[in-house]
Amino acid sequence: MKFAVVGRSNKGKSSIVATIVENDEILIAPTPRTTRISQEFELKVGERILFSIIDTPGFEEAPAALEWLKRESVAAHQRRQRVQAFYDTFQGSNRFTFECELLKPILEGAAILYVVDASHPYRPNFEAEFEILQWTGQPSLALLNQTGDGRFVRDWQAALGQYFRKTLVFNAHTARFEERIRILEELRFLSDETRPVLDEAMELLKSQHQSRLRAASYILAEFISEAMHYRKKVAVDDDGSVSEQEKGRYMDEYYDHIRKLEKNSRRALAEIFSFKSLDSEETELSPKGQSDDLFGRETWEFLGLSRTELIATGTAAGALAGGAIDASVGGASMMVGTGLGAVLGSLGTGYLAFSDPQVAGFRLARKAVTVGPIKSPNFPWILLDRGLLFMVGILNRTHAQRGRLLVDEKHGGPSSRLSKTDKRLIAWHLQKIRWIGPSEGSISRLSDEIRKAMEKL
Ligand SMILES: Nc1nc2c(ncn2[C@@H]2O[C@H](COP(=O)(O)OP(=O)(O)O)[C@@H](O)[C@H]2O)c(=O)[nH]1
Ligand SMILES: [Mg+2]
Repeated sequence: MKFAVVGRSNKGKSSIVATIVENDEILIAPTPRTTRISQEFELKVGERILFSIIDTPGFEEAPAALEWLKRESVAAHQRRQRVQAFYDTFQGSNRFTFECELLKPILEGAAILYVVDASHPYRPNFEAEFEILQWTGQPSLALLNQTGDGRFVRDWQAALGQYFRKTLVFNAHTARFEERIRILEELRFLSDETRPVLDEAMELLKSQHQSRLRAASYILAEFISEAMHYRKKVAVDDDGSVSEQEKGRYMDEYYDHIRKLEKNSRRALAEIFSFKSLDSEETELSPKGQSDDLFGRETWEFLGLSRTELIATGTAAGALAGGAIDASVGGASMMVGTGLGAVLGSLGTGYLAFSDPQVAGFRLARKAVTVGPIKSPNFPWILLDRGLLFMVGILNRTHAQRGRLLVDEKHGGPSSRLSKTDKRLIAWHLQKIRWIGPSEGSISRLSDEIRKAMEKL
């Protein structure tokens, strides 16, 4: 099954192809004529090829082509042959190069996806294109893309509705998963041939989406567990002395390692969702000292839970106990209670910097220093929030978008907006991971909770 994406240059054809087949390496450019020859892209789930989409160059001389077609009077049932005659006449010549290039896949049986930019006013000079496509007799759907606002959608719909079997508004740069599925749903109705193909495509894409969310949550859960437990051990001189300068360097290396873990997790998340060109640039984290650095002051101000929430969810307990309590004796479940705030309050929680990353333990033994782990109870929540915010970026991004993926921390993180129960469950799993250490079971239970949070993003 093939679809040919047709329309004038610079209306967003390549963007639509990139979004549907999830290929962020397709050339999308603000300058017209970037696509000069037709190119076929496959929509694949795993190894299964579902259908292909052909990105074509735009129409160049539609009115002249239509005039040629109409030079002989042909009845409706002969129009397709007339278009074929046009193709046979000009193909390989240097006239109507773009028209031939785009008509080729259609004459070979591809269904038509005609793209217009509904942020520009409707002009009757498009009608020659509509008519030529209509003459091919192939099933067709018009997509109203929007490179700007959609002020002219109604006018376009009124015109396109006369020529195409269906018209649909679709923004290739903002369409989330659900909207991409909706396009496929609409394509089902184009012909009897498309229906079974698209049914299978939708089913596979939906289950792929679920497994992607599962895989992404697991990656976050693994990363958080590893970061919570990370210790750096450095051998020192026999006399055991460490200068302030050395100490500073060890600390920097410690934090850098965690930054690197986060970066790797972002890379893996991007890869799961088929973002290839994000890999090199956008997963790069801000350097130390910038406002959205993992250990930057603002990050710790905007993300994670409030002190009250930390206490209420019981996340503060592990930090207070210094990891000494064995969860198996029931200490943890006792702590995850409403009365906890009061208990902790009387213990004087003030000694713990709730919102300060600079509390990695620094212990000097005879022949080595150990840095870490970070004890702040907010640390895993901050990692979680940053991971979820990155996921918001991924889920809202289409493969037509280029440029940096913005992670907006200024409006807080998703974790504080979770329900009380969800927060407590996550807190409980984090607690166990902190106390007992990461195990496959605990990571996968944490990842289940993260997935639930992800589904709400
Ligand atoms: N904001 C926005 N810009 C778009 C959209 N579709 C295309 N563009 C922009 O329009 C220009 C042309 O897009 P492209 O897909 O290369 O068009 P083509 O020449 O028809 O293949 C590029 O600068 C795109 O970034 C859209 O849905 N939203
Ligand atoms: Mg193009």
